[in-house]
Amino acid sequence: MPSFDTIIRGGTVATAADTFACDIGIRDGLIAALGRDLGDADRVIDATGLLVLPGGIDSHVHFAQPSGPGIVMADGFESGTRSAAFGGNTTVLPFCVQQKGQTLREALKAYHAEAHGQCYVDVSFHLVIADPTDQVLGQELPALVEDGYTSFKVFMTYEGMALSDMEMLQVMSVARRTGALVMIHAENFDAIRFLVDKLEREGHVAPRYHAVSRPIPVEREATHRAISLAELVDVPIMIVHVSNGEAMEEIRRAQAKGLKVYGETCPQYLVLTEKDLEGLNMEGAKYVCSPPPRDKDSQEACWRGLETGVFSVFSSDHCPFRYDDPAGKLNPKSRTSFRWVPNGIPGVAARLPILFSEGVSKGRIDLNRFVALSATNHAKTYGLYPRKGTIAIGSDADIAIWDPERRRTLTHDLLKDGSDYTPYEGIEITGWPVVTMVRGRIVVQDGELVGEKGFGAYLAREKSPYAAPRREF
Ligand code: DUC
Ligand code: ZN
Ligand code: ZN
Repeated sequence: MPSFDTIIRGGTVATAADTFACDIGIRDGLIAALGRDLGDADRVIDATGLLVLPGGIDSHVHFAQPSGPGIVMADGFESGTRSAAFGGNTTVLPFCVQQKGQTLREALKAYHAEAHGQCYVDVSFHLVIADPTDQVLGQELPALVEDGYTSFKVFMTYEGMALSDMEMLQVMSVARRTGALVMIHAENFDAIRFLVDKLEREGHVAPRYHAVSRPIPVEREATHRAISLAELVDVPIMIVHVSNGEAMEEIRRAQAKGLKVYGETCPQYLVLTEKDLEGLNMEGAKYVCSPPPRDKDSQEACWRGLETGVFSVFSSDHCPFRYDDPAGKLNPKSRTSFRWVPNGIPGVAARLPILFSEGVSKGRIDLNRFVALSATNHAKTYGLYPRKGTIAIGSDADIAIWDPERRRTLTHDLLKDGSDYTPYEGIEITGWPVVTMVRGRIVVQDGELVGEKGFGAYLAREKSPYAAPRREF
């Protein structure tokens, strides 16, 4: 009997720490051996000339999320996890959103039903806390953290979602007590409301004014406030989707003080700018997301944050709506004001090719930092390590094989999501994932979907050491 189910032979393996030539023996979905001359296997994959990396973990995606009256998100779990696999990802973490008046358990029941039997890659859920009642804070949330929902997002903006500073402090206190990680959408709600009203009164309603309504100080102020509140409670936080240098500097300063403040940035802040929102007619709606893409200096600042480690995770913030669709970007109200254009852009499949091409191929980051930013740090931050996020004996055989020389021009048809466009159309890419393998099973090979819907599993997560308080308070 062969010793392994699969051997990946002849490739260059990279982890967040090292790059080395080695074969990988896989048995029962796990990495069982690393070495040379591993013997025989049912299947041998020749990886000569290729990079063998941990499968991508995208810790910030939105699938099947209720998005307001008449608006439908373009991806559920089937198309969302399919697209993820085409982009070299083996695990994704979408958000289970609590609506006002809803219990977390009700929200979770509905969200698990959406995911059940639909996934091509593994998934785990963050919670979004929109209604932090005494019952939620005192009973539901602590129990759910013990059940493996070990991270939750809070919003500082959006009608029906924004928490007051008091509520933020209450949620942070529960996180500190239970060992969960709080993710924060940092934009100042009142400042945005003020600016949106003003712009609309002046007749500035085109999609481009979305960016004008939430300029950098809106994000910088909220980032500073979130960090200050977390410092008061002595709780680690993750500031998600950071778009510019001023917000990044707030995080860097906090880190220099020794606070456990983590930062995330996303592809839209590296390769798009607010100019993209200026397209003719409603074309700019394709780029409406929050925070909005900024300018070239902001792009450079975000690269600096990735290069220096201020940002430890790079996620897509995949939040897809179809463009030419009355349930999407071109809904009937969106022409009357940017206020009604659904917020979010697709990117789960484009994330890693963009980071590889713009980062590794162009020499901005090395391969090990690519692995850290694309997989390992996500696993460590969100309680999946070392089961996920690395290539080590005993870890799940979640592997992406990359051809570092393969050239592609990004077009929507390559990405296999449920939207009808990509905001990254036309970007030239060098480096492409040619095989995506989840727990030893190939899901995508050379642009073909060969995985089985439903093979992707739900993952309960551990508490992460990254979420442990400093205990200096
Ligand atoms: N925040 C996100 O994280 N995604 C899309 C929209 C938003 O505001
Ligand atoms: Zn957000
Ligand atoms: Zn998001």
